[in-house]
Amino acid sequence: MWVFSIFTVLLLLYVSQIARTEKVSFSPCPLLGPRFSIPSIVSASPIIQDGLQNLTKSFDEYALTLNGTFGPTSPNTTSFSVALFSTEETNSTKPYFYEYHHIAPSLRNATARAHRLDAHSVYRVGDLTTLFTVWLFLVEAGEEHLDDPVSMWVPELEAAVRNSSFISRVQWKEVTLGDLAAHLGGIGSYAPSLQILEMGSVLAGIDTFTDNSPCRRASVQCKINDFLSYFGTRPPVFAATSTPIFSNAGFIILGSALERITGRSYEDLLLTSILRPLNMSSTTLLQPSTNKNAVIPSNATIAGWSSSTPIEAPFNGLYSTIHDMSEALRAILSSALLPGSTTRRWLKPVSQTSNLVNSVGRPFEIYSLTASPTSPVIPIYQVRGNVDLYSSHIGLAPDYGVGFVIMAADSAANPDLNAYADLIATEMIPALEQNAIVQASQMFSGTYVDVNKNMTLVIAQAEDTSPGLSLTNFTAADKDLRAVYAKLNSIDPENLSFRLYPTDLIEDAAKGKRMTFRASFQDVTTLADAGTPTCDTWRYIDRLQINGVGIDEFIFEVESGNAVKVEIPAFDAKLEKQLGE
Ligand SMILES: *[C@@H]1O[C@H](CO)[C@@H](O)[C@H](O)[C@H]1NC(C)=O
Ligand SMILES: *[C@@H]1O[C@H](CO)[C@@H](O)[C@H](O)[C@H]1NC(C)=O
Ligand SMILES: *[C@@H]1O[C@H](CO)[C@@H](O)[C@H](O)[C@H]1NC(C)=O
Ligand SMILES: *[C@@H]1O[C@H](CO)[C@@H](O)[C@H](O)[C@H]1NC(C)=O
Ligand SMILES: *[C@@H]1O[C@H](CO)[C@@H](O)[C@H](O)[C@H]1NC(C)=O
Ligand SMILES: *[C@@H]1O[C@H](CO)[C@@H](O)[C@H](O)[C@H]1NC(C)=O
Ligand SMILES: *[C@@H]1O[C@H](CO)[C@@H](O)[C@H](O)[C@H]1NC(C)=O
Ligand SMILES: *[C@@H]1O[C@H](CO)[C@@H](O)[C@H](O)[C@H]1NC(C)=O
Ligand SMILES: *[C@@H]1O[C@H](CO)[C@@H](O)[C@H](O)[C@H]1NC(C)=O
Ligand SMILES: *[C@@H]1O[C@H](CO)[C@@H](O)[C@H](O)[C@H]1NC(C)=O
Ligand SMILES: CC(=O)N[C@H]1CO[C@H](CO)[C@@H](O)[C@@H]1O
Repeated sequence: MWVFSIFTVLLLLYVSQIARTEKVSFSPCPLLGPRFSIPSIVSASPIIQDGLQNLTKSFDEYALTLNGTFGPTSPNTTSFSVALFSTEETNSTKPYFYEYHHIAPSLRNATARAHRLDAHSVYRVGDLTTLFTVWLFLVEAGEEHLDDPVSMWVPELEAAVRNSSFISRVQWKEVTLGDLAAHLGGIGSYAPSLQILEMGSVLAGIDTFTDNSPCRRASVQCKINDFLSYFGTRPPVFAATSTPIFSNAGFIILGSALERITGRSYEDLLLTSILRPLNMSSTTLLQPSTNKNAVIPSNATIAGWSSSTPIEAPFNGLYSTIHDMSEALRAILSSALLPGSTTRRWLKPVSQTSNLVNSVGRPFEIYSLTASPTSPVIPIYQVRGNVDLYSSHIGLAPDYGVGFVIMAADSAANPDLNAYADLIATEMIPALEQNAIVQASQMFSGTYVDVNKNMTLVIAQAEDTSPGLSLTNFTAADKDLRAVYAKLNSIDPENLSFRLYPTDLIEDAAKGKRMTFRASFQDVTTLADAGTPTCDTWRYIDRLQINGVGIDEFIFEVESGNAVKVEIPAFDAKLEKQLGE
């Protein structure tokens, strides 16, 4: 269920894989982040439309053959709904630009008798709730409380510790609230399970319930105080902050800390800070009062539709729809409820796992997608949820301002959604990258001239999938400025790669927008470092300056989707884009 293998293999990506030869050919080393400005046209783009058609075809094929590139799935028993959304598409009645629904034959027979699924079908989302707990914490308590020790707000845990031996007690004074959000507390899970009773009956002499805490037996009687005094007696799994260990219990504790910091209940905070402001009217914490639009694959008890408990709410209490979830995730990506700096800090890894491409955030599982060892990293911020017969999987691709949500219910077993997520990534990431390349090329390529300074520069049309804008010509009167840049960087002019990368410094201008880019200078003949190219251009940005102004700073002015001017502050130059280019 908790397999850590999303987007299993993605070598089918947009860059053909570089052959494993002794010599690695040059590929530019961009700054981490979007390689092109985030495209404003998403769903209307023919490339994206083509990608979406492919995606639909792949989903249809899976439903028909029960098998595909990413292994077998169970469409006979798994019903699911998918949406893709973009921060650039602003239709509030439809916060997504693509939806797909599959209704399993078994669902038609189920007690609730769903005959169709749509964007308003309600699923349980399981641990995807942890994302909302962290979001709510950032909105209501603020980042400054992430460094507070757990014991500051939830002293009952420390008080419940019974054994002072290092391997038997969690050092609650050393675990911070931020550690809990990042699965770094070194603590275990809250997993009371009735199945364990069976083992107790098999292994004679094991008393399954040695104390009377209702929290040991998944009882709805388990209240927060019972939970804290019970969980406080449990031993750690690792020392705090050693390595990520998934812990749902951390979110119960985080939710409790949030209530104490704010003096308000989790449910009230969720309602007033997130659900109502975003009009997530089909989303509830705990079981909704009616079964309207409910997706219940067998009966409510067996499916787990009616099994949500208040104590577990901060990690698995949400019921939602792909419509509402698209709205919420768009709000996260576009910093609707948080300062931009907080979101940017939030969308960063906090720790690694034993796999280079899987890192962990708060509480994101971050997949670092690359087409080859030398091509840029495209991070996908994911959260997955499982509870009883429900699963969910969301992914955010900040590089494109785009994300996906999958919600599923299965009549037989907890559904595995990895194949579906892999499909979305395989069909859509190449299309999203290509769309960004084409739009950036249309927007920026051309010849720019400053008549007063007799200065000319050329941004080339994109010819391949290399990241960033390629500046191929740059002259002032009879001087070749490109050669001057090359010399300043000790690179042979013929071997200079001069590429501009977008920064997120964008502001509104009188007409349109002003967007800052920074240039990176590389020698195309400097390749290998122990077999792989070193990508450290981030160390050399803003290092060449005139009067304190970086000569790598280029500020474009964009009107109605087209660059009209580029300013180079270091030279006090303003170059106008030539018409017809
Ligand atoms: C859609 O699939 C076709 C056939 O496999 C492929 O040639 C095309 O590149 C795909 N479109 C996109 C946008 O990925
Ligand atoms: C499923 O499809 C994959 C790839 O298309 C194939 O290798 C595999 O043999 C198939 N499995 C079954 C059970 O048909
Ligand atoms: C899936 O359902 C189809 C149509 O109802 C049926 O023909 C097929 O045998 C089922 N496959 C499995 C593996 O249950
Ligand atoms: C928004 O989406 C709805 C539902 O698809 C559609 O009817 C409406 O025309 C869209 N509005 C705009 C401004 O695109
Ligand atoms: C649905 O129920 C009918 C009647 O009980 C049964 O004959 C049929 O096999 C069921 N179909 C599925 C897909 O479970
Ligand atoms: C504390 O835990 C350790 C290791 O599990 C055990 O050896 C020791 O007996 C325990 N001490 C007490 C007082 O329970
Ligand atoms: C909120 O959502 C409901 C259901 O989707 C819709 O009927 C209503 O118009 C929305 N309200 C606002 C203010 O957008
Ligand atoms: C759900 O199904 C199980 C097994 O068929 C049955 O024991 C139980 O009574 C059913 N529950 C409800 C609420 O229908
Ligand atoms: C760019 O410079 C090259 C080499 O100096 C020259 O051949 C080419 O014509 C220039 N292109 C433009 C568009 O000015
Ligand atoms: C601009 O520079 C070019 C190349 O040196 C030169 O031929 C041209 O006369 C200059 N134009 C002006 C207006 O100075
Ligand atoms: C790869 C490449 O363009 N190499 C060139 C680097 O510069 C030297 C000297 O001008 C050329 O001879 C190489 O062809």
